[in-house]
Amino acid sequence: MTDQPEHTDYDGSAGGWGSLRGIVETVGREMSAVGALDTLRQQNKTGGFMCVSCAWGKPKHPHAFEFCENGAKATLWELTTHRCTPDFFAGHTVRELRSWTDHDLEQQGRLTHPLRYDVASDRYVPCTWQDAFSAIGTALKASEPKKTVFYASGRASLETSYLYALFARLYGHNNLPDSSNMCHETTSVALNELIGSPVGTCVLDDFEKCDAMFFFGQNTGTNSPRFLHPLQKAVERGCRVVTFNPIREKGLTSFINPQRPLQMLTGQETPISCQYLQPRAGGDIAAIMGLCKFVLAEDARQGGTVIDHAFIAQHCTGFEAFHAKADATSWERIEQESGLSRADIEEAGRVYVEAERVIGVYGMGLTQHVHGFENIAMLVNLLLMRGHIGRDGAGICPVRGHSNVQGQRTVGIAEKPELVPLDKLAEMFDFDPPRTEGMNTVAVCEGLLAGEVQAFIGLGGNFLRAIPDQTRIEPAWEKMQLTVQIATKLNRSHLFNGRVAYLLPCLGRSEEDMQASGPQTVTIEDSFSHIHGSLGHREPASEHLLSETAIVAGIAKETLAPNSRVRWNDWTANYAVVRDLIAETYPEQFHEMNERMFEPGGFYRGNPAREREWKTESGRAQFTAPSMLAATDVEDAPGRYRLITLRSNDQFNTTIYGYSDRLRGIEGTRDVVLMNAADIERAGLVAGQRVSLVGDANDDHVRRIDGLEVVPFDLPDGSIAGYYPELNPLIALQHHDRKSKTPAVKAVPVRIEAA
Ligand SMILES: Nc1nc2c(c(=O)[nH]1)N[C@H]1C(S)=C(S)[C@@H](COP(=O)(O)OP(=O)(O)OC[C@H]3O[C@@H](n4cnc5c(=O)[nH]c(N)nc54)[C@H](O)[C@@H]3O)O[C@H]1N2
Ligand SMILES: Nc1nc2c(c(=O)[nH]1)N[C@H]1C(S)=C(S)[C@@H](COP(=O)(O)OP(=O)(O)OC[C@H]3O[C@@H](n4cnc5c(=O)[nH]c(N)nc54)[C@H](O)[C@@H]3O)O[C@H]1N2
Ligand SMILES: [Mo]
Repeated sequence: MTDQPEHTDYDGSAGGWGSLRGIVETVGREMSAVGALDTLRQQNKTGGFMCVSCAWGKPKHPHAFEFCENGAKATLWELTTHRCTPDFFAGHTVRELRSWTDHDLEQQGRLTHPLRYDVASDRYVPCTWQDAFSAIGTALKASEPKKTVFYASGRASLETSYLYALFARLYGHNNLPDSSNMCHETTSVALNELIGSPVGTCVLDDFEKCDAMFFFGQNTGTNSPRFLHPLQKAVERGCRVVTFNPIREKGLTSFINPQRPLQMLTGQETPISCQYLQPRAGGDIAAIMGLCKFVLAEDARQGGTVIDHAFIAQHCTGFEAFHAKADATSWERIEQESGLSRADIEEAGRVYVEAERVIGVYGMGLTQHVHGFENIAMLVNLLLMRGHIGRDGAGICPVRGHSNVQGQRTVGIAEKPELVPLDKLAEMFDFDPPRTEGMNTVAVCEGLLAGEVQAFIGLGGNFLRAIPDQTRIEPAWEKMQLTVQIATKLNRSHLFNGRVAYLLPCLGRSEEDMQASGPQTVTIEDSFSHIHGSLGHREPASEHLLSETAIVAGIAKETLAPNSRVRWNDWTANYAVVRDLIAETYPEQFHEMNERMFEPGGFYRGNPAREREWKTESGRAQFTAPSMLAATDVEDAPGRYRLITLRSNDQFNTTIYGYSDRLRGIEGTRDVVLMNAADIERAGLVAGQRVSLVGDANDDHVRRIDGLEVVPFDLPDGSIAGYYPELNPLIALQHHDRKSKTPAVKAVPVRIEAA
């Protein structure tokens, strides 16, 4: 890492040679290249393993290399030759490791041994699996289930996730927060309420048929690069892409396909968006209201032929109130709140009106706001107006994050009991499942601060680093009785421990999972509700690793009273038996799961909203008339900025591969605050200057990060940006989506202080 950030103009477009270089650099750093290409060749292929990076769909007819720069990095990061052994831990106290960066912690490589935290020496020491399981079981038996949390980060397979959720309920709680609580929970709540489906309605084929795509706050080039291929093809056949994003992200402006030799040689880029609008952070409710206003006006002008009135009459409710709301909202306010001009919004509206089939695509730019629900509701309004839900080539497409985050919810990792077939579970396993609502991520944080959480098990992830307000929560964390982390690599969450604490190393998805009945397949669900079998072939990073399934079973056996229907040994020996349980629990979606899991392109578990069957309270699709135009509840004030926390092209969430944000041209550092030149001048700052960001949450807590370098960047006035997770201590816990409690990490109110 160098001290001086270079801010170059970006390294070509998304894709192209730059992306190959990104992969090669990671190969070089992370492993001897031997076998690396073979492993990558199996990625996202039938009979191979499913990428551990994002949840983008896996096509029926994959490319020779069906992976992208960042998928390859994620795999290679898991296959590293570096090992984080008991010797490493003998050499460093846990307190010392707290001063290390996220990158340096994970860079130590794969965890190799089960470890117990030794309070006296403040070190992790090796232990046996049996010792770990019985100590954890003893602690859980002594703990109150209602004060115990089972967290999951969205990677673990459907099999492990099903068993983990079952374990929680057999033990006696629904405290099953998931990384989804910080991510697309807004989607799960909003889409469920509005169209009766907690997930998106599109499938991959739709991208071959649509005439227009409207993109809101999703950074395809970095976070779901395999999407660039269908996107490029769609543009080439005339589909128009309109993007709303405060930042001009490469990948949505132009793309060079590394799988096309001619394009690589000529360097010729495919332009992606025909229009790229840069709203203020939190400006989307207003922007979409503007689009809707235009559509309503066009409909009036063209004699009612623009809006699909028949669809609305037959399928929707709430249209009149929404219509009245749009009429009552002035263009002046729309321009002010969105930061966009009426002319630009109307131009985008024209693309919408001219398209027969429209897909609305979105990501964290809509979900991670105080009024994230209304962001999504406005996109649903827009799509419903011309009947774009429940039709081929059209629909709503939340681009999901972790590779199996959607699937974990599907098979029962949910704090909301109404989402789980509890009666069915009661009958299958002869027990009385807890019926009270469990804690989600924000509730867990509140519980920690109130001293009401005693035990935490983390099935992957880096909870303490991913949440808001971590400076407040870290000290509370250490008051717990028990903390257990199941992980592949060391991270900051492992450095804050309860009285009894274990760090348990597990297999990665690309590794062979050998059990009593032979090598095991696991399954995952992608963003399009397709289920894929995944078979790891690599030799495990250490002979002491266990699979996630075996670890969950190991703890459960030592915790729960015997029950003849609950057969942890059989389930661990053969995951096909677990798939039979999933199929029995969710027969409509998962029937014959074992037979279907290797279908090319995955098997579809279906979505009623796609068939225009609305499983909502009213039985109809719901229009919404939002009472606000800004997605934040913090008013504009002099000196107050809206901070966007971002991912770079060289990270996967809290996993920091390196310090190159190639696509944004920021190199060598992550300690930056990006702001536009006029804002820099107005604030009396200069480029390159060090400043502090101070949280402006209007409560008694001081939140501050020092030493950030001011980097001029193309952003709207008053919107600034910096990297997640470094800036998380600036985010107040109470700043979250009102309905889903998804932390609002995209328009965080902050002030700037010059050093
Ligand atoms: N390589 C890589 N891949 C990943 C991840 C990773 O970290 N690295 N993370 C995975 C996970 S868990 C997730 S959830 C996804 C996340 O993928 P995305 O949904 O793309 O999430 P972000 O990178 O947080 O940023 C989203 C975009 O929203 C824009 N934005 C910010 N505020 C606003 C706003 O108010 N309005 C609008 N319209 N746009 C806004 C930002 O400029 C940014 O381009 O990616 C997954 N894939
Ligand atoms: N400010 C801000 N905060 C955010 C966000 C943001 O945009 N801005 N985004 C939010 C989002 S969308 C998300 S999803 C969360 C992410 O929150 P998490 O999902 O909790 O975090 P990750 O960084 O994905 O977790 C990385 C760790 O997972 C472990 N791991 C990796 N692979 C495996 C595996 O196969 N098995 C197991 N058991 N462990 C594994 C490794 O130890 C690694 O250190 O962060 C949220 N926080
Ligand atoms: Mo996520």
